[in-house]
Amino acid sequence: MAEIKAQPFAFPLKRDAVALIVIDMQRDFAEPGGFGASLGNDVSRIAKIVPDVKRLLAGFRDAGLPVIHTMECHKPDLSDLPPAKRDRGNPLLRIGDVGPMGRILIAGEPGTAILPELAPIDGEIIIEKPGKGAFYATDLGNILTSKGIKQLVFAGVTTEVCVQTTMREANDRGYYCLLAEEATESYFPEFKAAAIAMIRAQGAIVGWTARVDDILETINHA
Ligand code: C5J
Repeated sequence: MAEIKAQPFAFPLKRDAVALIVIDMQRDFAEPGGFGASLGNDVSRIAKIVPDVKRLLAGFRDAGLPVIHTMECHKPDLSDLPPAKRDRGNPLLRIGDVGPMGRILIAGEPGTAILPELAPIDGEIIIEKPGKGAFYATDLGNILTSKGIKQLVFAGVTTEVCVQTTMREANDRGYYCLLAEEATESYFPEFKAAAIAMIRAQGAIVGWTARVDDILETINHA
């Protein structure tokens, strides 16, 4: 069996059962005028990982391996947006309000779209999710089961919120989870470092982490 060099120990790759899942690489989190910026965050941190996410995507596509994209977003009528979620953050620009890139985090709005450099191509799965975790209130679990996917390589944002939440959901459902270290980012460097440390602590209690080069080396050459 092929192995990816990873921490805290090598990741046992099952080539016929692995998928890349790119979490929420949306304009709303990465561009000025979006949701992330409205909360006072430095969104340039997110834009900087685009090249690493892009080469990971290219590696999976070249290897003919499945790719899943997620988008955090809500229905235009806000029926899937609990008040407990809406009524926090920036009181001047809530989810659903009109911002410079359209209605904040609403399906179909310009700001909700995946960054053009990382846009899904034909045949890739897109999961619209109202929560932080990609399994909550979506078809993700059924889709993975129907395709025989048992291992997930994670990229995207933010490390300690939607990425970590989805990794924990996947871990509890029995998936082997590997986080690509340079292809994930947080608005808070210390939160990214802490999330990576807690994921792989205690003998990979949530999963593994690995460098993008080491992931690509194994999926493209092993
Ligand atoms: C956040 C996310 N941070 N995609 N969403 O609100 O991590």
